[in-house]
This record gives sequence, structure tokens and C-alpha cells, in this order.
Amino acid sequence: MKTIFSGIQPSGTITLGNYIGAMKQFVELQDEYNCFFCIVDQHAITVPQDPVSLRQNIRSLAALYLAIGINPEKATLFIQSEVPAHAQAGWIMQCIAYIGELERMTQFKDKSQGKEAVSASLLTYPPLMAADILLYHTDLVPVGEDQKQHMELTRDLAERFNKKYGEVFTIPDIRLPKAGARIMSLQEPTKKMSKSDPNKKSVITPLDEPKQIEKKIKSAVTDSEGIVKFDVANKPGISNLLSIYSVLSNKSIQELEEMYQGKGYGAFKSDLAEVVIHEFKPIQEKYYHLMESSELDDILNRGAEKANQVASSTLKEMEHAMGLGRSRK
Ligand code: ATP
Ligand code: LTN
Repeated sequence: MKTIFSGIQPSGTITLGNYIGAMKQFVELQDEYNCFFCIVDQHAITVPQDPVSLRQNIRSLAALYLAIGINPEKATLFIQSEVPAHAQAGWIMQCIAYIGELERMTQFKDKSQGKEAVSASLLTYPPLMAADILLYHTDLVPVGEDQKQHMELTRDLAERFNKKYGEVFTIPDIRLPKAGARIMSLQEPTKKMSKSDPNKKSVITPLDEPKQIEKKIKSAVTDSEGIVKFDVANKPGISNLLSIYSVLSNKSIQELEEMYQGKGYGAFKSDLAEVVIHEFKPIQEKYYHLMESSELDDILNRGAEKANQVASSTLKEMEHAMGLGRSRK
């Protein structure tokens, strides 16, 4: 069986973007692959986090992974900071990476832009991500489009390491969803929908109440033309809503354009709200049940144990290849 690894930051409640771009794929893939799904809390602290909220977000993300359908009997679900090999291998990958290539990462540029104090870890974020992936000899990494550049760097770092120290790492491939790899903000449809967006009207989360979902979709920015047509360059707002509708309803964009011909945005938006509410209803029910149960801790304990076994063994291989410590394998 081939191996899959992916991670989500507990930097807030996951959005419809995370759900469509990443998590929906996880559920589809767990039957065919040996999967590791990680709550990357060490990545979350590259920007300031309130300790109480961070701990709540970690638990909530674990419950959401399960509520969307991750089966802990099939996939390994764990918290990054509970597997020390990640930070250790992250350090090693920082020694392989060059400052110049890290400074070119668009996520670093976006997140550091205009900030007075930028943590060093915001720059060294990608080597830690590379370590996450490479520790599991991962074949495939399902992520949204914004992670393409980080994935290319991960491959470069793995190749650089292998060339210098011997074939320790598998070179991983990226797996993008067929549609919905970049869901945009509801208020600024040229910007990606993001968990840490301070404007909550831009973002739909699987835990939003039906009324909130309806309100957010109704107030989503579109254009004044009133024609439901997919045209990203000229109609980014309606194109984004069409993508969401299409992925969640399994109807093609063309089918949807035909369905709403001559009907205007009102009818389209209210049907889309129904589709989103219907998608999230069972997830919410499972989520609240899980948050109350002790099941969650058992699953995370087992996940950390399994991940630790695999990751610490790869870390040893890395250290051995580089000559760190004493000779042992
Ligand atoms: P933050 O705002 O804190 O940076 P984020 O919303 O960008 O967080 P991440 O935890 O960084 O979310 O990403 C988790 C996964 O979701 C990644 O695979 C990422 O590519 C995917 N993803 C994030 N935003 C979107 C989006 N708008 N559309 C599609 N996929 C997305
Ligand atoms: N960088 C990713 C989160 C992330 C990740 C990973 C994704 C950290 N480690 C390993 C896939 C594999 C993000 O910002 N979305």
C-alpha cells in the first residue's frame, strides 16, 4: 500500500476551502492508502496564537477530522507536537534548505508582509513541512493549490539530501483535487478563503449554523450582471460560488449554468445555501457528539504511538546517514 501524509493547522475552525481543497480528498483516499493525517500545531505557532484557543482548536480539529469521515481504524490521526521526531527532522531539513529559496515562498511573503515582527519560524516553516512528509516515506500529499510551491521545495530538499547522504527519502508527489483546489473568500473573491481571515463573513465553516451559512452566501460579493456564468477573470465571485456548488452537488459547472439561466443570483444563492447546509448537517451532529466523548483522546494516543514508531525510525536513518551522534541504525 502506498503512503499518504497531509496536515492542517489548528489556527482556527476549518473553512469550506480546507474542506473542499483538502479534507474531502482524505476521506476518499483512506481506503486505498496507508494514511497519516496530522494536526500541525507547531506550524500554527509560526504566527502568534493564544494558548487557550490553540488547545481548543487542536481538539476541535481532531473531532472535525473524525466527523467528516476519517476512520481511525484505517488512518492514523495525530498531533505533530506529540511526535518529537518532527521538530528534530525539521531542524535537519533547515540545514539542507537555503535562505534564498525560503525567502521566495509566496506564503512567507504574504504572511510577513507589513508585519513589524516576523518570527524566524515563518521563514523556516517549509523545512518543517518537508520533515512532516518525508518522515513517513510518503508517496502522495493531498493538499490545496496554495501548497504547490511548498511541495516543490519538499521534493527539492529530499533530492538534495538523497544526493548528498544516500537514498533515505521517497520523493513525494502532490495530489490536487480535480475541482475546488482554490476556494476564494466570499467577500474578496480574488483572495483565497483562509481560516485566519479576521473577516468572518468571508469564510464558511462546517460548524456555522444554517442561518449563518444562508446569510454569508446571500451577502457573498458577486457582480451586477445577474448572469450565472463561470468566468474567473471577469466574474470571480459567481465563479467561486459555482465551483463550490459543483463540487458539493456533483453537478458540472455547465449543468449549473443551464439550470440557472435567466434566474438571477437570488435563486442560485438560496439553493447553494441549502446544498452547503445539507453537506454540513451530519458533520455537525457527529462533531458535537465526539467533543463530549473520551473517544477522542484514545484515538489521538493511538495515533501518536503509531506515528512515533514510523517517524523515529526514519529520523534514525537520517541521523545515521549524516553522521550525527554515535554509529547506530
Ligand atoms: P491559515 O489561514 O491559518 O494559513 P488555511 O486556511 O490556509 O490556514 P491550512 O491549515 O494552511 O489552512 O491548510 C490546510 C489545507 O487546506 C491545505 O491542504 C491547503 O492547501 C488547503 N486549503 C487552505 N485554504 C484553501 C482554499 N481556500 N481552497 C482550497 N484549499 C485550501
Ligand atoms: N503547510 C500546510 C500545512 C502542512 C502540511 C504538512 C500539509 C504542514 N505540514 C504536510 C501537507 C503535508 C498549509 O499551510 N496548508
